[in-house]
Amino acid sequence: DIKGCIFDLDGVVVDTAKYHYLAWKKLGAELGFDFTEQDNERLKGVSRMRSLDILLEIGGLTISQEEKEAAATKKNEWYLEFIHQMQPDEILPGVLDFFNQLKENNIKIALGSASKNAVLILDILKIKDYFDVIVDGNSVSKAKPDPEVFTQGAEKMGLTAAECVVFEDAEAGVEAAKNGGMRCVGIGEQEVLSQADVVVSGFTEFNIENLKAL
Ligand code: G16
Ligand code: MG
Repeated sequence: DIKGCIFDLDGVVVDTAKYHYLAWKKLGAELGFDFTEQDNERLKGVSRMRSLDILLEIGGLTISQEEKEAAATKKNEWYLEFIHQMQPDEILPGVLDFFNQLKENNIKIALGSASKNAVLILDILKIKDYFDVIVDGNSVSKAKPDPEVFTQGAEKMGLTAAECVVFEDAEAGVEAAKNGGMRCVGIGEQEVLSQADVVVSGFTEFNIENLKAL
């Protein structure tokens, strides 16, 4: 039986990817190169410092560790300016409905995000109280596709991997769920998320009955 659901944040609960993109693009411009929306696909689900390494690789730049830390801090400050403007109506369609269905069925809700800003985002969106457990970029040491973020989520809910279902939009995130022995619902495109047990375009296409049928 399914007793817990673990949600990725960016791309599953809210589309913060566009704000990450704008902040990275601004950093790229300052460093003297263009960073496209297509390049940004490579940063989804990836940690802040690893994202910076990918950005620098795209720009063909090498900078010192000290400069990297300053650049990542700057990017995060720009990102936070966007995040603070966010409104609760930016929660992706069907998400709150699905959360309420889980509550009615006594299924626990956990967050499993790579972001160090996850709690702030949940606060701004006014949805923190839905979560029984929060695991984010501050509590894990190994990035997706390592399953740590999800296995910690299951443990903190007091559940086994087999009792949990993960919702993910990134390929590395789907892999992480599978590496942790969990069922996974992919949010996005079948071709990208083919390792998931089922792929849907969003929560307007997925309800408690679909969950029970997994
Ligand atoms: C998110 C985004 C990534 C971002 C990462 C770290 O992960 O998908 O693009 O780089 O968090 O974010 P921050 O700089 O806020 O710590 P997720 O796991 O919620 O999809
Ligand atoms: Mg994501």
